[in-house]
Amino acid sequence: MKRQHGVILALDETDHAKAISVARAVAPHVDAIKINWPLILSAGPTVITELSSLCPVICDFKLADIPNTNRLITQQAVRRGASGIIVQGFPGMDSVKAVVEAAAGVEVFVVTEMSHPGGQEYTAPVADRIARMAVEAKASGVIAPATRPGRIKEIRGIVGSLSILSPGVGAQGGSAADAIRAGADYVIVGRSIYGAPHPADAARGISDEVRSAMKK
Ligand code: OMP
Repeated sequence: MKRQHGVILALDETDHAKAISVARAVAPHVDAIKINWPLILSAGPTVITELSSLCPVICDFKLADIPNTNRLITQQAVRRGASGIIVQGFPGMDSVKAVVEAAAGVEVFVVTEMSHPGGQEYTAPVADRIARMAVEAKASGVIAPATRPGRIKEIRGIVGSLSILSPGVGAQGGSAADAIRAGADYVIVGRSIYGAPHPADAARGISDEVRSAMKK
């Protein structure tokens, strides 16, 4: 993924036609489109290939299984055109490594501390260890919470030059500029873009905010 805008659209839209129309409008203003079960279960897995003709697609399956199952799912996503895969770290190094190996060059992002309030219960206490594991497993990057910019800063100190993708901007209360200033490379934004009256304008606005935060 090449950083031009510093914004990734989380397309958690369940109406297939609306998802495609939002993707077409927003693609010029984002670096990737992340899709998750809401869209895949409503539109079918062919939507991975359909969207990949507009923009790089990150499959956010939050893989959390044994190495063999993680590997099989990763291969199917890559075969359908995914440019990135998101995996949970807590199942352990072998499960994460299985994804990195099966991804065969496609980018792999490991979830560290989750952005929602519950993320502080179980993911926060192990997030630093998971970040270290992501480096060791040769992942491309990690997911860290825009709702807690201080944690992005600490995780940046662990992962060095790996990419940091930060969800939690807008609807979850986080700020794109704060996340970028804390060390994120990209913000992941869903409802504040696809739920906006003019999704392209919303994406452009966040991209402008990211760009000016990068200059400071
Ligand atoms: P909005 O809250 O609508 O902006 O969407 C955020 C997106 O980021 C959703 O697709 C979530 O599944 C995803 N996400 C989080 O919100 N928090 C996390 O800790 C991790 C993710 C993720 O892995 O993308």
